[in-house]
This record gives sequence, structure tokens and C-alpha cells, in this order.
Amino acid sequence: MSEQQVMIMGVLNTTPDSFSDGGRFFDAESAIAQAQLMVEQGADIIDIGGESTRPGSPAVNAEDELGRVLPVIEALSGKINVPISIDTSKPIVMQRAVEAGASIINDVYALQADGALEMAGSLGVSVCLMHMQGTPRTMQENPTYENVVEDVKAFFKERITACASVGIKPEAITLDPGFGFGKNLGHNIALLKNLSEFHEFGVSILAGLSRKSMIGALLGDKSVNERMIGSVTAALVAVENGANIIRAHDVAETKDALTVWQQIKNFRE
Ligand code: 7PJ
Repeated sequence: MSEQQVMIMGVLNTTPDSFSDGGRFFDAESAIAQAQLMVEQGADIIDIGGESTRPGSPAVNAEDELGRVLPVIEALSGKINVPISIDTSKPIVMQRAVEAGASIINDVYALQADGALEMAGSLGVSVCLMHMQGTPRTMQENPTYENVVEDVKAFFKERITACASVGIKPEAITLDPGFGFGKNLGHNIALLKNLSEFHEFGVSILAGLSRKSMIGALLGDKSVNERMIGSVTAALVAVENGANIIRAHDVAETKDALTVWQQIKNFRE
């Protein structure tokens, strides 16, 4: 069996209200420094977002979102030697971000916004399609599934077909079950424990668990800045269950964990 490749996607929020880093990276200069640090620490992708999707957060208009992300992408493009992904659901932001140097679209709405699918197809870049039930404003009120793993699978199947219709090939697709996006603790754990089931689509799988409330809940309601070790532990469970990309805020710590995991796996006695 071929070795499981695991990459780290380092999170760079440029939103003033991002739940996990409280807007610390809002100005372009510190965003750039943080991105460079994450690359030194072992990030394989830098994910740049300008629209907060934390539960209850309001929508951001395209102009504000562009004002946050474009200066950072422009400054980083060519300066870091890893791909930049743009965390957005708006076609215009996708377009401008790719023109500025992004090569991956990471969309928590899985290209369902008006014109997003067509835009992603015409830009010819890779896409990460995340599952979400509802919208960030209300998604955590009462998430309900028949069978969360099967329901997410059906959604992925439909989105892969939609991608094919605009020329996005499976090689360019990553799937993400969207931990915490319209899911209660039981839903999140069911998805994590059954992550390997999503390999039936033959595309890579991303897990974003970093600092999320499910980690806080499992630790007896620890606050966001006390969730690092719990997040790294959950990331390891995800890779053990087949994840290929880990989306993380704490890149250095996640990298150490993955390095130890990989070396133990490869060790020949
Ligand atoms: C995710 C994301 C995630 C993907 C956010 C946060 C909230 N994109 N964007 N997967 N989460 N693909 O950083 O926790 O889980 S924003």
C-alpha cells in the first residue's frame, strides 16, 4: 500500500472577528508575518479567509472581504513556496484571489452560491468542498440528520457531479465533512470515526478540527486558547482514519505530531 500523504493547511484569518484568534492578524503586515512563520513551521498550504463563518456571525460584503484578503495574497504570492488557498464562497472573491496568486478555492458552501461553480470551473484551480447544514448564522441551533455519515456522503456525491458538469475533475477536488458546521457533538464524532468512508469517492479528504467547540466540549468546556493539545489529538485521529489534509492554527505542534505518527508507521524493526 502506498504511504498516506498528510499535508497541513495553516489557517490565516484576516477577519476582525475570527473566533479563534480574535482578529490578531487583521492588518496585512502581521498576516504576512504569520503566514511566513506557518510555512517555516511546516505548513504545506496557507488558507486565507476574510469572511468569518463562526456560528452566529454576520455575512460580509465582497468589497470588505476583498479589502482584507487581496493585500495579503498579493504580498505572499511569489514570496512563499507553498500554495495559497482562498477561503470564500463568493465568485468575485474567487476570481480576484486567483488572479492575485491563490491556486486553491476552499468553499464552506461547496460552490453552491450563485455563479460559484461556474467561476471555479472557469478558473481551473483545485477546490475544497465542505459540507455544512444551514448557514453560519443559524447552523448550530438544531442540526438534524437521518444518518450524518450517509447524508454527508450523498451531498458529496451530488457536488462531485456538479463539479464534473463544469469540468472540475476528481483530481482537483478535496472533500471536507465540515466539523462544527451544522453538527452537534455526536454528529462530529460520528464523522470523525467514519472519515475513511469518504475515501469511496477516490479524492483527498480534509479535516478541520482545530480549536473548534467540539474540542472544548470534550475537555469540559475549555476556552479557545486552551484547545491546542486537544486539537492536535483530534487531528491524529483524523489522519489515522485516512485524512490527507489537516487544517490547523497551531502548525508547529501539528507538524510534530504528524512527524512522530509518520515515523512510527514507517519504522522497520
Ligand atoms: C473550516 C473552513 C473547515 C474548511 C473554517 C474555523 C472556522 N474550511 N473554514 N474546513 N473552518 N475547508 O477556522 O474553525 O473546517 S472557518
